[in-house]
Amino acid sequence: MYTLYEMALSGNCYKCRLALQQLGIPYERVAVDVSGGEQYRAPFRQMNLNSKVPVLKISETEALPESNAILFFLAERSRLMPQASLARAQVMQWLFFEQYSHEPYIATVRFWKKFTANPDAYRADIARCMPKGEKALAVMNEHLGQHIFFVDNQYSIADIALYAYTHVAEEGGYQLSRYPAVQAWLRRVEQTPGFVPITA
Ligand SMILES: N[C@@H](CCC(=O)N[C@@H](CS)C(=O)NCC(=O)O)C(=O)O
Repeated sequence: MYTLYEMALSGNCYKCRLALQQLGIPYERVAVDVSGGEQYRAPFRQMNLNSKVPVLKISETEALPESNAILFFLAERSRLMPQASLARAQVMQWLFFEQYSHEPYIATVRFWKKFTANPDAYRADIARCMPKGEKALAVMNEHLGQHIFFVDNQYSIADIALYAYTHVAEEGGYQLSRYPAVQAWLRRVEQTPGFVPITA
């Protein structure tokens, strides 16, 4: 059975739980004490030299870090990954978008505002990141104005990757009411079979 090393309120970890649940794959959860620095010590660091959750332990000798790599691994030959080459590449397009143009601005602002003792200390970082987060939301809103889901109008790991931090973006001060197509898509994702919330 797979083991997911994770932190409950991390969107990157939630992506993996949502995919595992929706694919009906049994797994165990192990909470990593990130605030206590467990990720920098053995044995965790032997699974991910980059010292970050999530990590999916696949066997005694195999472990996979990086949330979107985990999504890709889990979704192969499943209904969460299209079969056609171009559509598969478009899934990758949105996974890379999420990691480069979305998560660094939306997840980090949420982290500073909701999970640090003194968010004011990050005021300059927040001011630098928020316009870039708004740009990511605007891109999504424009795409979703014409598509039900991100790729081929079919729910896939591209939607899971982008749902994870978008649905909690307001915790970082983003106003999702400015992005009605994004809001409608969030509700569609929440109606897909086997959906579980981040708190589950
Ligand atoms: N690109 C990575 C990012 C993972 C990441 O940033 N994990 C955070 C929690 S959301 C973490 O483990 N932080 C601990 C640290 O950096 O010390 C992924 O998508 O899995």
